[in-house]
Amino acid sequence: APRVFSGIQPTGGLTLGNYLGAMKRFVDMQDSGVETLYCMVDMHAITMPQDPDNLRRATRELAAGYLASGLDPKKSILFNQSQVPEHAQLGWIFNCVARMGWLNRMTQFKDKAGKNRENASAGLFTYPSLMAADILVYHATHVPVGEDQKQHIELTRDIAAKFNHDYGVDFFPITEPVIEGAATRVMSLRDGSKKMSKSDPSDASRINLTDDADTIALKIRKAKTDPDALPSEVEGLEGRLEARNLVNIYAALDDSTPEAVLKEVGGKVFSEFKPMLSELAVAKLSPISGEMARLMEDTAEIDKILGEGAAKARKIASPILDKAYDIVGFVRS
Ligand code: AQP
Repeated sequence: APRVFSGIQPTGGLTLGNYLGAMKRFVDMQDSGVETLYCMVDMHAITMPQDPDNLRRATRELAAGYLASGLDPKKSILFNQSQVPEHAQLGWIFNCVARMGWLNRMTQFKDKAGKNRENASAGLFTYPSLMAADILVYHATHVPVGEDQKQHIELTRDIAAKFNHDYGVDFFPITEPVIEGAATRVMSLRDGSKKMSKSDPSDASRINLTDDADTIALKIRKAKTDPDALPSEVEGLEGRLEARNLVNIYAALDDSTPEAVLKEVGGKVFSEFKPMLSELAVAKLSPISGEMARLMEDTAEIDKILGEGAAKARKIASPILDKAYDIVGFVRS
């Protein structure tokens, strides 16, 4: 049976990129009736320095974001990674399956480690083997992610295949990334060649899920564009990175496609299109930020949901880890 797993790092400040590339699609998958597990990957978060109080707050805020976006703890298993120790246990085995050469090729490591690689944490380097464990400890078959995570999912497939091959088993599934929709890669509002990211130093480059209506409108008004009118066909967006990004965002927010959006707005200039986009963004995002704020008033309730989710997750993970331990040859008595 298909099983869906995905995670987001609780590193503070969810962006429109996280929402459209991940969370909104998590909700779609939950509502399609398959089994879904969604995680706050706090152990991944500490691959970069985190203040402990901020990490606690960001984990609960991310949980609030999941719930406010429409994830229902009765339909999806919602939990934080560190409460399910099987992730780390399988992650160790995968550290011994993954090759240094494979990890060396990961662009996220290169980007996040920056110039001073010697000073990056070892955890940042082995991040993809823990991510493979996050997915495979549930035998998950499908992982909805943004385009930026594609390389890590390919590595997950390589790890599963190598484990199966080395131990002569057919145990771990070869997981499919699910990268679809108009917003698999939401770009910065200031530079259409850069991913919208919570760690961009410019706040104007992104829309945060906690931005109020005025802030959203201001950021969209100031978003970089070109002087030309919008085309009525997608081919007309060729080479117009910023224009394409705003059209994609509109389409994703409206559960539509860039083709259909352009049919409607082709011929308009940005001073006409931007207010339409602001209105749509505010209409879709304000209820989420309002609900997040409300949920954050009772963090005990959030913690309870995470604890219950972790217990359910462990029920699935524990027999899979047991089997992996047997395959590897670990004696347990
Ligand atoms: N710009 C984006 N467009 C589409 N999807 C995106 N995702 C992130 N940014 C975009 C998707 O969100 C999920 C969570 O990713 P993560 O927890 O790995 O967060 P991240 O990639 O660390 O997020 P940021 O904002 O890019 O943070 P920094 O700046 O710290 O790197 C994933 O499914 C991801 O694809």
